[in-house]
Amino acid sequence: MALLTFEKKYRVPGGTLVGGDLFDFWVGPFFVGFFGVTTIFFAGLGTILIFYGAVLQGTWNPWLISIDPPPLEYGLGPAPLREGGLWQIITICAHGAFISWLLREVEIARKLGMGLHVPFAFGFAILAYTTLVVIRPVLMGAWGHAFPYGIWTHLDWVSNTGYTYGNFHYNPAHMVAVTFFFTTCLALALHGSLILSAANPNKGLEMRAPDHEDTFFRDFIGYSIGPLGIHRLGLLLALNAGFWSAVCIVISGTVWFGEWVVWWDWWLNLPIWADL
Ligand code: 07D
Ligand code: 07D
Ligand code: U10
Repeated sequence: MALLTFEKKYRVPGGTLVGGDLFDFWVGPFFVGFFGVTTIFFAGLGTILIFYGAVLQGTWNPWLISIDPPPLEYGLGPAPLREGGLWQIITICAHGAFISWLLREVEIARKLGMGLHVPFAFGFAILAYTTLVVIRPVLMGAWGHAFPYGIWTHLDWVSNTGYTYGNFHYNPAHMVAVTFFFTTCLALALHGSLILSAANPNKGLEMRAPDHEDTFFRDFIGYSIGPLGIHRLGLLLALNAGFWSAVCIVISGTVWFGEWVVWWDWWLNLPIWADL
């Protein structure tokens, strides 16, 4: 069945969390729902405010637009619009839009009688963002510790923050996060290539089923995680990448203040060789 013919079958009413059947309709391909309206509202308002910030800044060059958080002197208080207040309102709008987007995913999953894995996974991306712009700045006592909303300037922030702690590569949670990112890519490359090798053969050849996929890895490395298992593993790897990223940044400046390389002194001081 072509996609457009079976789409109708799944456009069922119900499953909404808020608003009953008030927003229970589609616009073109998009399901609307109460949280579709709130997404549009927060994303629209946030974007308009970024444009307003660009006007104040006097640039329309998308790479140079930067909405900066308030200077550290404002602590955790509200700042005037031109001195970080705009950043504060845009941060509220971003949270409104991201959380609405997550709840819209929940409504769509409920409609279709599916699990809540997708919104659960998106929750980890939101957690990483909230850690950067709310949790860590609150723990450190100033909004000024958050990153600015600009394409180049947010890179400057990452670099400056990294060097504040010496060589950020020595941050053990950063190591764990980076390893999870790399492993996620490895897993997706293995999975994508394996599926294509079985399910998309050259013309004239017969398509292979999951038992061939299983057999490939049993022959190759002596074990197959299975067609369901690889998706569980993929999700686990990707969520850990986001989770350990949040950990690596939240501990920098809250529980560890100096250079990260010094953290490894416990290793040098292990009694096995410390007294030798
Ligand atoms: C492919 C899905 C599509 C999403 C895209 C992003 C905007 C921003 C806003 C001008 C994978 C759309 C972008 C709406 C426009 C204004 C004000 C997702 C895909 C295409 N970063 N970052 C990028 C964001 C942080 C870092 C690119 C967002 C942290 C480094 C893009 C956030 C740290 C590099 C971007 C965020 C950090 C980038 C490509 C939020 C640590 C790059 C992103 C909300 C996580 C790369 C010039 C991408 C680059 C890059 C967006 C946060 C580090 C502009 C929205 C503070 C080192 N980041 N980023 O493909 O080329 O994501 O930068 O947290 O090298 Mg970033
Ligand atoms: C925060 C994005 C959330 C996005 C959301 C959605 C829209 C809508 C609309 C397209 C978390 C946004 C959606 C806006 C768009 C449309 C229509 C994702 C987020 C909610 N590092 N490092 C990380 C590496 C170095 C430093 C994480 C590698 C240097 C600092 C990851 C290297 C120094 C921070 C990572 C490397 C340094 C990080 C980022 C290599 C700099 C962080 C991924 C090979 C001198 C950040 C929570 C992430 C972090 C972070 C990887 C090098 C500093 C593990 C591979 C040594 C200060 N680094 N890094 O977190 O942990 O994604 O953030 O050299 O803050 Mg690092
Ligand atoms: C996966 C998979 C799998 C598949 C898959 C996929 C994972 C098993 C079966 C999916 C994967 C892909 C398709 C691959 C490509 C994907 C990526 C590389 C990921 C990155 C994606 C992108 C870069 C695309 C991003 C695009 C987006 C997010 C779409 C943007 C859309 C919008 C902005 C509209 C969103 C709609 C909303 C919010 C609700 C509907 C609203 C409207 C249509 C607008 C009308 C508005 C209203 C009715 C409300 C009125 C508003 C009001 C009153 C307020 C207004 C106020 C203001 C101030 C504005 O595993 O295999 O295959 O495919």
